[in-house]
Amino acid sequence: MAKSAAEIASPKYDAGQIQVLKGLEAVRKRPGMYIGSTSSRGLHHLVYEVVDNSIDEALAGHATKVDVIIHPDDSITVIDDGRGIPVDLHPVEKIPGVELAMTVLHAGGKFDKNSYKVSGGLHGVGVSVVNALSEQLKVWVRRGGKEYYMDFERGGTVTKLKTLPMKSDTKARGTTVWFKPDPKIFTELKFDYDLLANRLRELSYLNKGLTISIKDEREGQEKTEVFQAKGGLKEMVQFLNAKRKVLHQEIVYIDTERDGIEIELAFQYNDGYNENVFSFVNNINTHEGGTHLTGLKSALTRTINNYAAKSGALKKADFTLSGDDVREGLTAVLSVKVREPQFEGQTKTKLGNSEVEGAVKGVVNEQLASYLEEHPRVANTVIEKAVSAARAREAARKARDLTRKKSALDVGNLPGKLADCSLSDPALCEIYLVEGDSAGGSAKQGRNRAFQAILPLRGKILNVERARIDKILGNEEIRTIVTAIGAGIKDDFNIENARYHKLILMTDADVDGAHIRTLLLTFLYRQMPQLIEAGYVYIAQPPLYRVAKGKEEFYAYDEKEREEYVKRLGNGEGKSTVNIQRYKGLGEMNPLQLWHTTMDPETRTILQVNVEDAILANETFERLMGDDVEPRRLFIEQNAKFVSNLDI
Ligand code: 0RA
Repeated sequence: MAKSAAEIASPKYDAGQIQVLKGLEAVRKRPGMYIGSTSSRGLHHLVYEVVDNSIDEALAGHATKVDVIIHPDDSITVIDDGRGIPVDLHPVEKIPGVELAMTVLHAGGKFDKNSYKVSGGLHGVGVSVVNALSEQLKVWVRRGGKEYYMDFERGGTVTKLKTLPMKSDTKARGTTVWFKPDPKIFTELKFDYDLLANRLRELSYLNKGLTISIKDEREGQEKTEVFQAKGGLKEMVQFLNAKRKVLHQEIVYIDTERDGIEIELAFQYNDGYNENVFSFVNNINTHEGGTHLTGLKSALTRTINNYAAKSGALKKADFTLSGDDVREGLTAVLSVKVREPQFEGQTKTKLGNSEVEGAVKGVVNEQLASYLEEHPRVANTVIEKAVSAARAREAARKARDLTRKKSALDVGNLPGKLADCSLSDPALCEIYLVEGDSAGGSAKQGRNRAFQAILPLRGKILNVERARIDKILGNEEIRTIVTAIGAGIKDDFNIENARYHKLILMTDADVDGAHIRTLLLTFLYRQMPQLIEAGYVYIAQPPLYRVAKGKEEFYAYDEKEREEYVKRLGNGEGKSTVNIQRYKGLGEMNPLQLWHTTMDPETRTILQVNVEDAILANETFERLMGDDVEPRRLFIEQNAKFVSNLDI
């Protein structure tokens, strides 16, 4: 068998350690298998992995705070005040526990099963993966009045465990991990402060009382934030509803344990029409829901209907309140901690454990019933809201019937503005939603009409964040989009009927373009989330510059590319000057240019929209969709990068 480079370099390694190196080599060979990707997402995953270990220590009741530092060179330190990773020799492996944790795949908390109450199921690949994918990693352990140290390079041990000179504070305990992601592995090495801060804030809500701090030491963007939520999820709901008008001040809150399952729930109604329900299992966002969410939903519907019936609120009505009715305007966060979570679904974010459904349902039924008894004012507000939702549902059903009659298959009813493609297999077809008639015209001329359809949109579409379904369906521009896609809307949406498997949003690279894109995304996120979940929604990436000299021309998609092309053309011989054109709108490109730069599948880049973090997306939308125009403009300008990256 061939020897690895590491084996040859250090022939003293014993069999056990050769095994270890093989394991970590596998991680380096196929990083995507362990952290999903080697782009920005995977990079941030490294931090979550290390932080998860410290949080597990906090969940076990031994750590109270976690500090995260982004250093000027984009290396990361994570510090906790837990018991410290064990340093004694493992009885079987005969290496210190800390070395085992850092070098053996999945060794995370395995050497002391009982000390670990619950453990993250999704991340949970173990800190050894972070080690394998770091150019350098250093770990300090404070335990039993001593400080220990080890360091590694690309997963290989450099400094064996050693004891450092005693620091003055011999009572200090905990673990510090410093790492620098390997540029040989990652295509992106810059950490996004907001992304990390948002996740850490979320983790502080999910772990009541835990103090989490983040510090950015990078030049020009120095910043520190400390997150601590004494009220746990209650504070998260407060945060989520901050920009909304709430219907009752007090947040309904449950925090209990049943059958070994920890259940925490907080909710509050606002005057809006959307449902904002988030669920977590062992700190992981269960985007696809699962048994815990099913339990919550059926308990809500049942308890609120029971109360309404008893209080006489439904006496005259000839209907009961549906699940959707009782969740209109509801902001809720449910978090359960389960010993052996089974994750299912497309993205492994759906809880499968059947025992959790009954536990959540039982707890919510009981506690909510007595809460409503004790708080009749809140109860009446909730019921009033649900009854009015039920009435609107009836009106909406009528409006929906209208759109449904215009069958998508009936080409005669396709909107006149739509330039449809000639192929009919949805898997091959794409539709461009284009800002403005003039860009729409260029796109129609430039496209490949076999598989590319163009739908020009005039101006700004309706802000669906502030409208109920009947008003949404009454909007001309929106009806056009719905009919063109052909799969219905909201509860009637059926992805099987989608006429295109790619929906590409193409707006100008300016503030208004960003706004229109956000309105479109809000609409899709609220009315056809399945489309985003299926990965059908994309954002076109038109170039920002054309750099030309004589007959040579290049398109630059960012500043750095522009500079490179300018340099390249400037260095050549020839006397003509380099011409730089900045594209302010899509309309400035002729059909052929638009095709080459933005629409040709061979050469274009399109960003897939990914609602991985629904909370963040939603928050962003809320902030963008508020009533004040000025703050919204400012926000879009300040976050143009974020909005256009759309890793929301
Ligand atoms: C296993 C056992 C013990 C602590 C830990 C793991 C531990 C791991 C990490 C990772 C980051 N911070 C951590 N803190 C603790 C406890 C062993 C004992 O003291 O009995």
